[in-house]
Amino acid sequence: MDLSALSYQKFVHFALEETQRRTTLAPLPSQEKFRSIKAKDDKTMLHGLSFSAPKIRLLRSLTIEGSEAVKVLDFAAFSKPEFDLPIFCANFFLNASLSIVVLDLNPLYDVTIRSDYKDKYYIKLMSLGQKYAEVSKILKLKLPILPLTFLNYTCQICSFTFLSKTIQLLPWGGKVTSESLRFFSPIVIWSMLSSKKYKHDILYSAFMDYFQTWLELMDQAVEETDALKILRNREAQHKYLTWRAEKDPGHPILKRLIGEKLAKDLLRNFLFEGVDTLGTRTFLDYFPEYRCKDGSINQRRSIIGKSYETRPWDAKGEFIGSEPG
Ligand code: BLA
Repeated sequence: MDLSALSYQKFVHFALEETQRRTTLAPLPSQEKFRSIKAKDDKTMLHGLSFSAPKIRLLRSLTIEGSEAVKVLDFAAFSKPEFDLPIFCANFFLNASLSIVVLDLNPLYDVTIRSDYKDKYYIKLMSLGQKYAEVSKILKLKLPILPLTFLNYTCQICSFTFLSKTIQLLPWGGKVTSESLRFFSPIVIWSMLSSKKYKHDILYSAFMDYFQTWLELMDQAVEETDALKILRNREAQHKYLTWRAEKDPGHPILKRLIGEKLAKDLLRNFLFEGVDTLGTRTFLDYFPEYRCKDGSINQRRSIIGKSYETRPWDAKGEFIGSEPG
């Protein structure tokens, strides 16, 4: 696949313009250092932007482009702890053979346990989750012999039977690190496809829809005044940052591109800024199952392993996955 013409810049422009229409973005000092970094291959460029706003603690974007080998967008928005808003998360990776997509409003609280949080944010968004999961396209009038993948659809008004086919736009990507799932919502788009099937425009459309939705939630969000609830929001965000700063699957590539020291700086002081300031608990405090006998962190991404071959939520947002293992 020829990646040279594809760029994630329009995704970033859209998101920043839309945010600026609704609130005032102020650049953060962290963006200076990570605004433009040339990778060791002398071709790939990393571009970082970071902002805050009255309700937003950190809105940041990282694009990796420039070489034919790989394209990445890592875009996230975190509210201030006075709000319990979900975390906007767009994580796209594309190379000549593979396309990986994670697009979600990551819940601040595990929705399989906290149904109140699920009801507050996701129940009314389930149709958005469905929109990119699959669509039914009417093809033509019914033929006598039907291939199995085709479905019949009888029109209620004219009572003709049509032939339709279910097309998956961004189909579930198959088994995923089980630990990651508690950070995903019922509307998560998780997709892993051969890059031959990659559809930039569909992804752009999904990105716009999901980001607009997050901005609407931000507009409606009412500031929490209960100190205990604010503390819990801060800790939940810290746990999320701690997970991603340690276990994000992009680490090996970042290390290869810019070296171990700068990659660590990028992770802790830019992408997951707050991991060293929002709380004092360590990775092993939150995730003790990763503790090795010598007290170090197990380097494996997953202890439980990968699970969830198919989407573990139904159309109503009920968790239908079996226990991983
Ligand atoms: C793969 N990225 C993945 C996978 C997930 C994510 C779920 C599939 C592999 C797996 O099951 O772990 C993304 N995981 C997430 C997100 C959360 C999570 C968003 O837990 C949030 C809670 N990805 C990047 C960057 C790069 C990148 C910056 O964000 C590259 C610089 C690459 N992601 C990348 C690659 C893979 C991947 C190369 C496939 C390799 C692999 O599976 O190890």
